[in-house]
Amino acid sequence: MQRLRTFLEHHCDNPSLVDVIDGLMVACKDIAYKVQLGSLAGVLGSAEQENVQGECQKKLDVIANDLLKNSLRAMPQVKGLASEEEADPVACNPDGEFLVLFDPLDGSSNIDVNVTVGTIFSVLAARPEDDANHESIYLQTGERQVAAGYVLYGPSTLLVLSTGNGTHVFTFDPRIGEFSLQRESVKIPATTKEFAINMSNQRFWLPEMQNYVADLLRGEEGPLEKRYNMRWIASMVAEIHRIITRGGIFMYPYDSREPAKPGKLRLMYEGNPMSMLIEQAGGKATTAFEDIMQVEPTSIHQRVSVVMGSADEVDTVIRYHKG
Ligand code: AHM
Ligand code: MG
Repeated sequence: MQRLRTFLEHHCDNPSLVDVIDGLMVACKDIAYKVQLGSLAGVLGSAEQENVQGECQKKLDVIANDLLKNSLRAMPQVKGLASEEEADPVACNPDGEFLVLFDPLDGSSNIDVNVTVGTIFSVLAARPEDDANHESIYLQTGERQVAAGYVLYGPSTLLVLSTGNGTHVFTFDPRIGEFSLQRESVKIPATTKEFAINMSNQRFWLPEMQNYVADLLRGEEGPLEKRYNMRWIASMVAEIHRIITRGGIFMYPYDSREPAKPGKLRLMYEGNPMSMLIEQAGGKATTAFEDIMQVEPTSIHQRVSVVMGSADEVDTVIRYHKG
């Protein structure tokens, strides 16, 4: 089985980027180990503090953030980093070529119930003259990502990665401490009968989204003429991994609770990297009105409406919003 490093040396023409991904994996292996030990390592429960978004942090949110930050700061290739758990970007090494943005532990409301969580990351290029303390240099569209990925801490620990040349799945082998290639260039089926959305928010959605989901629920008797099944894990990494594996559609759409925050998920740490992985696997990713990776970011922690997965089903959602 091909090891991650060997695979990247053949598929990625920038050796510095290979080093950055290696550095990220050093931290992620440590996070995987701590997630696995759970209460034995004393890492479950609340950190009794809030992050910049006003959300209560779990102990593991803080631990995962620190591990990633320490690993990336030590890398000469990394110019700066931005994290969902940090108020401001952190400058690393002035000569670095890359900016790394990450959600250290996505789905962290699931940690205490032993359900799959993960680390999501996005890598952008930096220019020599950029000042990594300045938020503006991180505000690049998703189309400019040079790499994106997530590490899933589930029954197995997996890495799903794209450097712009397909989406590839690697499994962590704890016997040798390495990720090995499991599936190269995965392809998401274009059609699906499986959708994922938090139905309890239904009354807050735009009327177009309400109509679409109502038609999903009507099954064979509705205009979509299919019997759909629903899944909701409340862990985006786990939902996206299901879609990467067997297709489906995942939505966290606009809602009326806080119009200034279009949706719950963050563009830079969740929307963009997941969109790159989905699109590199033949799927689609939209806000329902425009491609997520074309959204011009205006602030590092901004939120975005998310609809992504099997291409034909995403097109159907877009059609409902055009109507
Ligand atoms: P987090 O990054 O703070 O964990 O929040 C993001 C998570 C996603 O993983 C998941 O899709 C969503 O929040 C679940 O939200 P809800 O609690 O509305 O089901
Ligand atoms: Mg998250």
